[in-house]
Amino acid sequence: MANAERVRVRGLSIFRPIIWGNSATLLTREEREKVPAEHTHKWTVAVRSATSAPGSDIVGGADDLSHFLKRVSFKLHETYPNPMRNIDKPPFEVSETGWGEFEVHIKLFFVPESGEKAITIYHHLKLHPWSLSGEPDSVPPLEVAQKAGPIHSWQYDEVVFNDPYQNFLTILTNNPPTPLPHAKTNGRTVPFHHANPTSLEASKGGVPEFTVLMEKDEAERLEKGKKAIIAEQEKTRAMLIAREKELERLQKMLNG
Ligand code: SLL
Repeated sequence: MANAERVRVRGLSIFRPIIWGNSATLLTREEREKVPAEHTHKWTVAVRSATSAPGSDIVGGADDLSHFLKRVSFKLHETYPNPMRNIDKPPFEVSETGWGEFEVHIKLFFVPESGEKAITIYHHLKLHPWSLSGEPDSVPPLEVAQKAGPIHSWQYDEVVFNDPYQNFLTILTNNPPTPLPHAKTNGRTVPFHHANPTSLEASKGGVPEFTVLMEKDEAERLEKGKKAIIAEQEKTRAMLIAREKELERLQKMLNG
């Protein structure tokens, strides 16, 4: 590599939005005949660009990330044969069938031009519905699951490249990410999410999609939560004052 290419552009940070996570579906009776008897679900764990392709039924993945990702390794539970799965070209994903949830160790390896070290992230493979019934980890009847659609568990993040090498910067700027849509498109929904596990739209089983609206929604949720806490504090304070007055009155009665 020419020396000029190894020059870092100081003070510059370039980020790339990515998502990681999984989707999972309960196997149909026919599908179950072709897999080990105890397998109940098929799932896909993936690392993708954050924006979804228009009209696509997969979460994220509009952009090819291979200009900065060289390899994604997915370390599965040791009950799987060859649990270490190295994926060297897109789509960076692994599809399997199984019966249980577990922690997937995901390691991102960057292209040599980046000069970046690999990073490891962890994803809890989600097979079971976000406890709509209050009963965790229960396998719903097939008809119910089919109606509800696939389970989705996705995490948004941004890979940040600080002081990038000049030649890597060129690669990055030649591959700009597709911006997130401002609002829901195609009537699709934001991903399932601890904050709204019973979201009506989620339960309709649409394919979730990340949007910039999510950030606004989250800010609004925080603001609402803050207001609720302040209101609760005010109520408690008023009650305390009333009780103190009552105590004072009773003490006066006793003394008097
Ligand atoms: C559990 N701690 O007990 C977890 C482990 C492992 C899931 C879940 C393997 C399938 C196969 C499979 O589904 N493992 O044997 O091919 O819930």
